[in-house]
Amino acid sequence: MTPHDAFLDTLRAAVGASHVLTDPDLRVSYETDWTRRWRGEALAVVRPATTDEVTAVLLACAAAGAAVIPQGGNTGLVGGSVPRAVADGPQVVVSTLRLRDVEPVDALAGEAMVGAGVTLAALQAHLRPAGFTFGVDLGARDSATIGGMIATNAGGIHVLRHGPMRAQLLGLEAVLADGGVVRRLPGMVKDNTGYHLPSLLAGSEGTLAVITRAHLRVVPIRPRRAVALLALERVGDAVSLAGDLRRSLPELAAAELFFDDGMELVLHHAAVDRPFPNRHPAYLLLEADGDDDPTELLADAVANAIGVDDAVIASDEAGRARLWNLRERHTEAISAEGVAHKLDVTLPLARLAEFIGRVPVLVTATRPGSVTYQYGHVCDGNMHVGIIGPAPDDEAVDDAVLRLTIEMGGSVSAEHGIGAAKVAWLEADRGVADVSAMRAIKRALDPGWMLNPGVLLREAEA
Ligand code: FAD
Ligand code: S2G
Ligand code: ZN
Repeated sequence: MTPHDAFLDTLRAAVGASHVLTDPDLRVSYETDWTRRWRGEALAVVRPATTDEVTAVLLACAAAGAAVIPQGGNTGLVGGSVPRAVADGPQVVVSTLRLRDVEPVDALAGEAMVGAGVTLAALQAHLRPAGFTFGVDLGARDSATIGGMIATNAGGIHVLRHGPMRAQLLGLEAVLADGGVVRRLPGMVKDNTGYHLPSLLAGSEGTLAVITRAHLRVVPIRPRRAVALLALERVGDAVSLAGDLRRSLPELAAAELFFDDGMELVLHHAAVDRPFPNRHPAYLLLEADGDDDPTELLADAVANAIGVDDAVIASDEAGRARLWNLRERHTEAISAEGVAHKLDVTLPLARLAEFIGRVPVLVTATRPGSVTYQYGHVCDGNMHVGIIGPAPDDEAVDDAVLRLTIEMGGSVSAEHGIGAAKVAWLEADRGVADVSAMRAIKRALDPGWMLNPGVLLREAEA
């Protein structure tokens, strides 16, 4: 007998005994985050299959005084999707992976309705036969879920054209801490009927509700693609070129910036072919798409660009994938080096090159011997900073880089969210009034602070 037996029986009655995991060996993959920097222990992992089952689970957790950790694909990078290392009471991971219903694509309106547990790759496959794709794409597509992407307001590689997850949302269904279900599913492009709850829940990181379904706008596939990789001497030239192309090349669908150290690490870890005979300080990856082959357009757009030392363009699928690999394999290559301190920040575009130059110097001065890798979605001013060296719980380099970001007028989180990782810097970034307003919303929707405590907001006033 344990003090939680009755609670566990209630959960089993709600979702079925086989979907309440209490065995440590069955729980473990749900208890450690993708970066391996955050882990905690859950009393149980619960896997509801319907909205009603989610409601029953939340009511049971509320009655038992248990914390709820909503979890989708567990690809989040800020420690928001796993149990906390230190908790006052029992923690229950609510996995949404069984919320996998998809409805037929509405080709007339260009919309789709899916369960929160549907992965991005599954959504893309569901849309493809109807001639559609989804405006947000990211490297974790095989595991990241639509619910998790909404909860983190995920960005990815096409923000410069389609915006982040919030911009794809027409409606959603979610279960609140009191078991109430908010539902605006038919979703309309024009819907001025009070507070727009889908927008509020996008980016709420599991702290305001458990998202169960989403009504999404989808985009027609632009069948022809070309990818260019440019080698540049100066970061400033790469940033300027990306900014210019965003205005001058409507076919531009993605613009990613990375550097020599990251390129070498990927070449080492991912065994992919070296694209150029020589090494170069900076690399700009550009993707263009359209109904007609955009290769010539892209080649002409970069032909006279300042500071380009070498270039390669691919229009065939294998060639494009080889170039994308050099950028998309950064995350796993860095992760193979150790437990990375990952800082995903936004800078004003005019200050991005300066930031990129200052960060490695600052990190080395803060923790000598640390290695810094930078890469990201350049047109969004979004730089990912991966630092290897400091112990997982040593936040000195995190503090140095995030304070530099704030000092330079940027955001301490571009697309991954605040999670448990950046709670300490939220007020420095957003200010007392903003955080106080967020706390008021949190208290209104989750007065018991049951949903994802320790994520995004501190429970006690600082
Ligand atoms: P999880 O990790 O399970 O959860 C993330 C957060 O959302 C947690 O706070 C969790 O509590 C909450 N949550 C999850 N599901 C729900 C739900 N149904 N209702 C309420 N709250 C919920 N992110 C980007 O933005 N852009 C990128 O380019 C990008 N590239 C990546 C590449 C790799 C290789 C990896 C590993 C990650 C990448 N990510 C990127 C980060 C991650 O994929 C995103 O944050 C994604 O949105 C997380 O989705 P998930 O289903 O894995 O959510
Ligand atoms: C990316 C993935 C996670 C990271 O590659 O665009 O969002 O920080 C990131 O490596
Ligand atoms: Zn990213």
